[in-house]
Amino acid sequence: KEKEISFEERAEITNNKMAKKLFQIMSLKQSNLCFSADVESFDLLLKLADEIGPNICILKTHIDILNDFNMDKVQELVNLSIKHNFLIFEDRKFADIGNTVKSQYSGGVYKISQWSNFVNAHSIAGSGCVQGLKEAALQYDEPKGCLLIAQLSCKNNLIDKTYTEKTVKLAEEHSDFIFGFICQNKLTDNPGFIHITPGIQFNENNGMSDNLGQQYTTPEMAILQNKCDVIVVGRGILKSENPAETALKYKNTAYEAYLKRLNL
Ligand code: 6AU
Repeated sequence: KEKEISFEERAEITNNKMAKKLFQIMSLKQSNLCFSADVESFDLLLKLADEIGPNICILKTHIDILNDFNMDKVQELVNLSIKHNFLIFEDRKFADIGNTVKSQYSGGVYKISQWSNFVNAHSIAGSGCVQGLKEAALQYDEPKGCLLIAQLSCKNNLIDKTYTEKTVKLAEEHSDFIFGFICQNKLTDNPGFIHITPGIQFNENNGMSDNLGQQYTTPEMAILQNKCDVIVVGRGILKSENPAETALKYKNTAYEAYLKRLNL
């Protein structure tokens, strides 16, 4: 049976600067919780980021669903990420040719590359897409990174086993920029790659219903059985009565599951 390696050790092992930074935050804050801040009000997002910030390693945004977006508020979010020591992950799911994603990443209204620590991309467009994003990231001194979407949580999605395997291969070929996966289970033993898993709620059956195909598993299942590293929780926190308290419960449950995995 293979040995489990701690986040702290993985921070040491990896050469990818983004992965190193994330593993360091995870081990320092004892948190493998990513909060998916899927709200339409930027002011509410900032309030939640300040309340929940101490308990998360990552705050995930969908910047294009905010109806009061402006760059001053982005700066406030960046300030909160420094205050609470979390990383900002823009869930942009890039999926075009290199030249186009390069502009989508750095330009337009949102200028995602300026303020996000990392983004994600579908692997469907292949190495050109990754190369385009990488080129846009090169202009910054601080580390930037990207996760590849190797699996999806939703019902009836078109990703098959071969697609997932080819995604891992693509990541290995670009491991200076790609530092992990959006996935449902562990895909590689390479300790530098982080496995980040959405579709999480405490009670996957009694949870809020999603009639649009989202499928949920529990934090314990994701971390112990499916051997993922980080859980992504949106509505499980957002729709609860006390989001900050609920986030703390997700944080503790996910980290305890990780510790249990280490000691197995
Ligand atoms: O916890 P939820 O269901 O409220 O939100 C899950 C979040 C959403 C999705 O856009 C995102 O996770 N997501 C992703 C990501 C992170 O790439 C991939 C996926 O397969 N499923 C999924 O839900 O913001």
